[in-house]
Amino acid sequence: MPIDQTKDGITLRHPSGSSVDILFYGATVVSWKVPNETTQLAERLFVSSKAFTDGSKPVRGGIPVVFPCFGAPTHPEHAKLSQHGFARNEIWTFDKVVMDNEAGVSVRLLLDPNPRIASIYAKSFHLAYVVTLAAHQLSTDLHVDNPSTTEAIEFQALLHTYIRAPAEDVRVTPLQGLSYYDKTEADELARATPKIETRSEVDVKKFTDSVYENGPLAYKATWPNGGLEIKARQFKDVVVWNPQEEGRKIADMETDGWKHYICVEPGFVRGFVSLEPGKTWIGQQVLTVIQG
Ligand code: TA6
Repeated sequence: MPIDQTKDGITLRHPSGSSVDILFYGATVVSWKVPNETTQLAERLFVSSKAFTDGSKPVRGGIPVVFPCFGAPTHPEHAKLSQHGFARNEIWTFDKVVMDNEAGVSVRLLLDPNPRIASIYAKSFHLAYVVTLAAHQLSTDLHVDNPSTTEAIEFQALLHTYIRAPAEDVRVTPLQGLSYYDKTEADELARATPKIETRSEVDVKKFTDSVYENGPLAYKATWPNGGLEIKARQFKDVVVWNPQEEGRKIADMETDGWKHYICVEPGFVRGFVSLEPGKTWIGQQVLTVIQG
């Protein structure tokens, strides 16, 4: 299947008409198009029209890769890092085509320490990001290798997926019964106090920024005439975020951009993965169009 490479990224295409665009910057998937039920190509992800894609700041949309910390850093090894870590604002390199057959096409991108990373993060690591496009499915696998022979590394990882959806009509299931942390709470104690999700389906009719712990690894974001399934491996937690009117304060968020997406973000963000020397950890997200 055709793979178009430019200096800034790669586009994969599938005979069904679907396509995915990946920037080398942050290994950020910035477009995933799948024909809808009327065979029109439809964009399934949201990228703000005010997003920077020139590498000057992380892309506001698509699927930013969050590593080695989620949110503001809390681990001593991450003390010099900015929010969500460095993976989403570094230039990754194209390694190779991993698979190319009638089922789909798959490419691998790599990120290794460079002087800028080494100035803020002392641990050795090797990241590989494998993006696979099938007819109605997009898989993104983050491989974290610990090349050290002596030291473990501790990290968090998350795929910050901006699903294109009517935010005022979208529902996320199944989260009922899960323990979650509400980052919109006014004070730190409330933010650190877990609550139990009582809703059978979660909407984002108000500013929502919830970190669900130990989820079922399979979710659906659905709306009238549309929906995506999100499956995860190893990403034991999931974040649901939509800023509503607060989104107007986000410099690179288009006016009312909040109305056009929901973030459902599989991650390992409560606690840290402890990766022993020489070992590899793989977190996977599989997005499948289920309607629309
Ligand atoms: O994943 C949700 C979240 O942590 C929110 O708290 C909000 O900060 C969002 O990520 C966007 O973060 P960013 O650093 O990309 O502006």
